[in-house]
Amino acid sequence: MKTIKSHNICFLGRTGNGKTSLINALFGTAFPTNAHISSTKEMYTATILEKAESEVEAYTAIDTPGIGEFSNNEKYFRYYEHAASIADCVVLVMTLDRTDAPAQRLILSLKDILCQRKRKYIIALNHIDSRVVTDNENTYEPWNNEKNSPTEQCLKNIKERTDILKLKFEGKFPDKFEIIPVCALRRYGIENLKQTIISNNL
Ligand SMILES: Nc1nc2c(ncn2[C@@H]2O[C@H](COP(=O)(O)OP(=O)(O)OP(=O)(O)O)[C@@H](O)[C@H]2O)c(=O)[nH]1
Ligand SMILES: [Mg+2]
Repeated sequence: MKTIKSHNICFLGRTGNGKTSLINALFGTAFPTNAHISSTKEMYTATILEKAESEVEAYTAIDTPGIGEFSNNEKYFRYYEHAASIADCVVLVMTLDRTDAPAQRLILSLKDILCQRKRKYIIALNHIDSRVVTDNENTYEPWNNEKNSPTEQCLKNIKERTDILKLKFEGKFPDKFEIIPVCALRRYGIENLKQTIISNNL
């Protein structure tokens, strides 16, 4: 008889950073997303099963409403606390160009819960195809559509942002963390993110 091993992966981050889009890309779901308004207003879950010889691994994604707009809302904070407490892996979704102070505050406010047991921590750096204004001429082209990959300049920006995030989040998570660049919209980096979520050796 096969045993079932379950893993909860909770997605946290600012409204619009792409939590739901990443879950859709990873889990094959079709939860609604929105470019203009905050779209996830409740907590949703999706589960996929990966079958191995003697075991079935069940991976459950927990989608949460975006932080920022609702950070003063008690109801949403209880969602974050619940999602964090049952999570084996926390994926904090950030972007290349938006500030990370709200995410830092959230992680700090969840620290007591997160410290209760060992978990895996990942920062998914999403929206890497978004245009970052880097010069007055606005010559920055983030994406190579032919190869479906970031341009050289975009890779430099990702490296710069990754180095900054490493410094800023050092000591904020109770454990070490990994930063994975992704583009949910173009399905770039999704397999890497998936493998990092399911690997045992973070
Ligand atoms: N260009 C670009 N757009 C993206 C990317 N990921 C998500 N989007 C778009 O960004 C918008 C917001 O995405 P959501 O997945 O709804 O973001 P969310 O974090 O779930 O937002 P809330 O549910 O409001 O907290 C949608 O229009 C997505 O299509 C990406 O990597 N690149
Ligand atoms: Mg959402």
